Amino acid sequence: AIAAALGGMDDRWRWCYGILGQVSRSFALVIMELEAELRDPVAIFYLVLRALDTVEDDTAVEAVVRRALCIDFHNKLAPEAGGWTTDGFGKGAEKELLERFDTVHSCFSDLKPEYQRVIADITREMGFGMAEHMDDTACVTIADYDRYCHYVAGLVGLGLTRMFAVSGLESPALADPRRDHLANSMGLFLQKTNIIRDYLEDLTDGRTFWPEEIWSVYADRLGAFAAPEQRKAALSCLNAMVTDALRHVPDCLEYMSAIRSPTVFHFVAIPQVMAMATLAEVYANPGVFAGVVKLRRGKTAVLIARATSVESVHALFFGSAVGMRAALAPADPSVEETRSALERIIRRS
Ligand code: PS7
Ligand code: MN
Ligand code: MN
Ligand code: MN
Ligand code: MN
Ligand code: MN
Repeated sequence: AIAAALGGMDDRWRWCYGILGQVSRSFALVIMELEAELRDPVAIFYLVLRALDTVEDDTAVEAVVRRALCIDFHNKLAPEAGGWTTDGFGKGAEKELLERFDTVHSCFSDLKPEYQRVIADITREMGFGMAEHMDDTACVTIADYDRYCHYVAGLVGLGLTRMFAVSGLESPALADPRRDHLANSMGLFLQKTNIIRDYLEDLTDGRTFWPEEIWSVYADRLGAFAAPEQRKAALSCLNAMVTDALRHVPDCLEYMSAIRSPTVFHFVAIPQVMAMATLAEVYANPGVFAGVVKLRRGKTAVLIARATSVESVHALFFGSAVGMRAALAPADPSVEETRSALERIIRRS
């Protein structure tokens, strides 16, 4: 799909779609689900936020430097900032993305002003939020954790929703501020699943997102869970984290039932069904503390193929929830809370 779309593009756009495939295995494919009107703005939105996230994530660079650039990043999209690039952040394709940010800027300038405004506004808010959270006291309480996830993922949900409305493919009512909590939940559900799954990778990089309010019930430091002799405490904590993430599912199902364009639906639903299947996979799974737990290739293919209608998405959520219910351990400290979250999902799907 990417190769076919690359055909009629100029060199700048061809470079953007090429680097998109390199910085994101999964999102490049889902972005190609979109029709032309949304594909370009969403691809540029992704690249801008991926560049900002590369600055946030590079713990090899001093926090003061990263914080200042995160705050300033939205200004790099202004017309007068054309030509700006930077080196020294990230590695591989992400490093190259920042080294050739002038090309992203140039393609950004091709977009309709309404799309440019959404991207710039969300980049500004996200950069401020990242700057505020650049130390390990960022996620102490569950409220802090929800606030961090709002900045790095909930805002993506809000921005995408505004783009869907701008495109005319979705009704302006979808982007009504009274529904913002639903788009926010869509992002939180993806981000929390990523944070749960990436426990070991993030710990190795010196980054901690699991909130102290949850882990302190089971250990006196987050890193303790990596030790095999802490298996029982680690699993109790993991299951509490999964249960917290499941809180967002009813909002996600409600958001998806309001989408009317089949291409937009497929784009939003694929990551959601993959997140739900990932939660079912990581629940009570000690593999989380020893490496990265991934969905099997065949499983992913089935999820992508079926994420095409609200009915089949409900069926996939139902299947994951029933699978998790069968894995509930009576001795787990969160078991009753997990059960009631699952039952709420099973009733709604
Ligand atoms: C513009 C599609 C559809 C209403 C780069 C999609 C990193 C989970 O850092 O790459 O490698 O562990 O696995 C995405 C809601 C954001 C939230 C956030 C922009 C869904 C910069 C995805 C993606 C809203 C901060 C990537 C949030 O995970 O992370 C576009 C509706 C970027 C979405 C980051 C995380 C995304 C994330 P890492 P991943
Ligand atoms: Mn990733
Ligand atoms: Mn499709
Ligand atoms: Mn990050
Ligand atoms: Mn990241
Ligand atoms: Mn991650």
